[in-house]
Amino acid sequence: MQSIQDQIESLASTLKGLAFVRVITHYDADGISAGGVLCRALHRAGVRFHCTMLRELKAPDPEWWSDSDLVVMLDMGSSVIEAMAQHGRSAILDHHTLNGSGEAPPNVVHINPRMHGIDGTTGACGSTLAYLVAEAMDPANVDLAPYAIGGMIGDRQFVGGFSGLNTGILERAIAAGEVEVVKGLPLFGTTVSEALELSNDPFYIGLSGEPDNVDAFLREIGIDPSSTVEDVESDPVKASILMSRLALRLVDQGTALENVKETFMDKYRFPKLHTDGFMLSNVINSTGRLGVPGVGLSVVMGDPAAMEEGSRTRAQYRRNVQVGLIGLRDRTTALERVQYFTNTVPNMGGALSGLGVSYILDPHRAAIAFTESGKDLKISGRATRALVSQGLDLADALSKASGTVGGVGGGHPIAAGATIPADRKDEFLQALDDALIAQVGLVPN
Ligand SMILES: [Mn+2]
Repeated sequence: MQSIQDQIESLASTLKGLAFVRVITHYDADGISAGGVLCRALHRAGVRFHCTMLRELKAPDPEWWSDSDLVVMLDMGSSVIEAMAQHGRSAILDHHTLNGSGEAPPNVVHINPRMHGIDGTTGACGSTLAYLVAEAMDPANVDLAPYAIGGMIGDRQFVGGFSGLNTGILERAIAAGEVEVVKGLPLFGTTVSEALELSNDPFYIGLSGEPDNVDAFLREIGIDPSSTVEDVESDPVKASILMSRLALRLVDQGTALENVKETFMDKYRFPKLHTDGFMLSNVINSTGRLGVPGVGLSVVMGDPAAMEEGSRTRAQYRRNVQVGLIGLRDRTTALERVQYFTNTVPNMGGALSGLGVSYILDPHRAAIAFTESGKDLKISGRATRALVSQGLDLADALSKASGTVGGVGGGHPIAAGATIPADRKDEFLQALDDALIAQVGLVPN
C-alpha cells in the first residue's frame, strides 16, 4: 500500500492538471473548513471548482460527475467507496471508521488516516487532509493552515492533545508565523463581559444570557466589564481571581467536577487573521447550524464581508442555544438514571443535552432531549465521562430501549441517539431507565 504522504502528493499533482473539480463536503465546522481550504488552493492553481455542503450523505448523486474531471469528497465517503467508483473518477478524503479494509477500485483514490495507523480522532480530520493536499499543491498555501486548525478544533481533535498529522501542521504553521500557541482563559469574545454573557460552554447560571448580572459580577471582583479578554489574560492576579470565582459558581450550581476548569488552556492565535482557532471554529460551525454554510465557506475563502456576517451568525447561534439552556432544569423530569426534556428547535437536541448534563442538570443521570419529527420522536442523549467510567453505555442502552418500541438507536457510550414512534415515549423511557440501571445501578445516596 502507498504511504499516506505519497497518496496526498499524487492527488495534489493530479488536481493541478485538471480543468474542473467538484468538491463535496460535510456541513459541520470540519467539513466546511476542509472544503474552503481545498477550493482556495484550486482557485490559486487556476482550477475551476464547485463546492456542495451536505447535511448527511445518503447516496452519491450521478450529477456530480456530469461535467467535472474529478469528484473530491471530504470529511465523509469511506462508507460509500463502491458507489462512488460506479459513478466515475473520485477521490475520498475521510477520517471516519472504515467498512472493512478500505481498499478502493482503481478509479477511486481513498485516503483515510485509519488505514495508516493514524488516530482519526486526534491525529487527522477532514481539514487536516484537505490542508495537506493544498500544501502539496503549493507550499505557499501554508497561510491556509489557520483555517485547517479551525476545522480540527471544530472536530474536537484537540481533546487529549493533537497528535499524528495535526502536530506537523501546527509546527509548520507556527514556524511560518501563521499561528501562536498561548495560554489563555476559556473565554471567547471581544470584551470579557461579552465573552461571559455569550458563554454556553461552560454555561454559568445567572451570568450566561444575563448582561446586567455579568457587569455586576465583574465589578464586584474589580474587573472593568469593558476590558478585553486579552487585557484580563495579561494580568495574572485578575485572571486567577476571575477563574476561581467562575469555578466556584460552577461547583455551586452542581456542575460535574470533570467540567469545572480552573486552569488556563492552550489557545491558537492567528495574528494575520486577528482571530483565534476557537472563535473561527465557532463562526464556521454556526453558519452550518443556521443553514447558511455558504457563509462559512466564504469565510475560509478569505472574504472579509463573510467574516462579519459569520460573527453575527455565531452570536445568533449562541443565543439560540442559550434560549434552550435558560430554565432547562425546571423543564427537565428525572427518573432513576435518566432525565429528559422536550426540545423544539431542530438539530439542537444534542447541544442541549450535552451542555445540560455537563453544566446544569444532574450529573448522575444521562440527559435525553426529545425532538418531534412527524410521527416520530428523535432522541439525543449525552452522559458524563464519570458515568461512562462507571460502566454506562448510552449507545447500548438507547439501542435496546428503542428496539423494544420498534425504533432504532446507537452511537457512542457518552453520546448517542435514537428514533422512536411518538406514541411509545413512556414505554421507551421505562426501558431506557431499566437498561441504564442494569449498567450502573441506582443513584448512590
Ligand atoms: Mn470531521
